[in-house]
Amino acid sequence: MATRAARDLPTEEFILPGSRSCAACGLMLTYRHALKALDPGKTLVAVPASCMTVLHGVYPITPVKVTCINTPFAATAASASGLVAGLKAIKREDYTVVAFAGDGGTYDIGIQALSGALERGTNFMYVCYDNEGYMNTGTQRSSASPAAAVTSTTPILAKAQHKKDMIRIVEAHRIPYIATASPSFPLDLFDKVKTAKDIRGSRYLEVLAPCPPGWGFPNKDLIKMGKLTVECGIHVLYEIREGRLRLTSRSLVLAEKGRKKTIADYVKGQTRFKKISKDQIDALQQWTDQRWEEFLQRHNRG
Ligand SMILES: Cc1ncc(C[n+]2csc(CCOP(=O)(O)OP(=O)(O)O)c2C)c(N)n1
Ligand code: SF4
Repeated sequence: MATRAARDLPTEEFILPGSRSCAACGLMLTYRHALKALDPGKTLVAVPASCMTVLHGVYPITPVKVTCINTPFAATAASASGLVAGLKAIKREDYTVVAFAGDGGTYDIGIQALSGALERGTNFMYVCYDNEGYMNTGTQRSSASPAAAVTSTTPILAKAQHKKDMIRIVEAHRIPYIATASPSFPLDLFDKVKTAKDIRGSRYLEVLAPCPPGWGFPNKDLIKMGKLTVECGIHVLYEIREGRLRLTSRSLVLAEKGRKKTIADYVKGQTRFKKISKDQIDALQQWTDQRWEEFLQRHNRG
């Protein structure tokens, strides 16, 4: 079978030139690939206050060819639930409802609405694009920010806590499909959005979306940075169906060949880690290795 490459993705674009996101935005690339996997003419997107709102523009002008509702910050999953109920009432269940929120809007302020929607088994897809901070308002710390990152609310001592294990919280709701992805692995991302689209019930995707100004790396390194997150193991690509975890894409290759990149390799190109000490690097490496072992065990268990 011929190997597929990024050039095999559909060529039709649903985000036109002129978006207000920064250059080399990981969220923008994520959204671009995700829309190709959806049927944008039959998709309703719910978006809270975030960089995503900025990307969408100010009504009535938008560069995005999809119908979007802007929701209050905490209410993304609740608004999406309303859309699902409304579509059911008018017998238009051929539409897909997709919530698209940042880590602040998911891990922190939107978690209650999200848990409610997942517990009800709402028939929708929730995508958390995780740029590891409240980027739209100036790089504040979120519970998804990594330990030892300098943010505008942890400017002196950097963040003390490790990232919240959001997927475990989502998993506790026993929904049919959970996956992680990266814009640097577009086919894997595309396939997972497509898979999620065709499943009924609640689907949750989490995409680690590098943010050049928030993380402090040059625009030209966006793809490289996304790859590095996976290669060092701090971000792992997998999907969970009916409780079974399967590694995918580069993470699957690394499970067979072993990881070569380290946390020291990962942090050195980002100014948010400018104050990181040797002990903090070791702690982050240990955290990463421990999680990696857990993923390997679950993958091997089948
Ligand atoms: C209730 C409420 N609190 C605060 C804000 C201000 N606010 C707008 S966007 C934003 C940051 C969003 O962060 P995140 O969800 O991580 O998305 P990102 O900006 O990183 O894309 C904040 C704090 C708001 N709009 N509403
Ligand atoms: S701040 Fe980061 S996430 Fe927001 S638009 Fe810019 S690059 Fe994208």
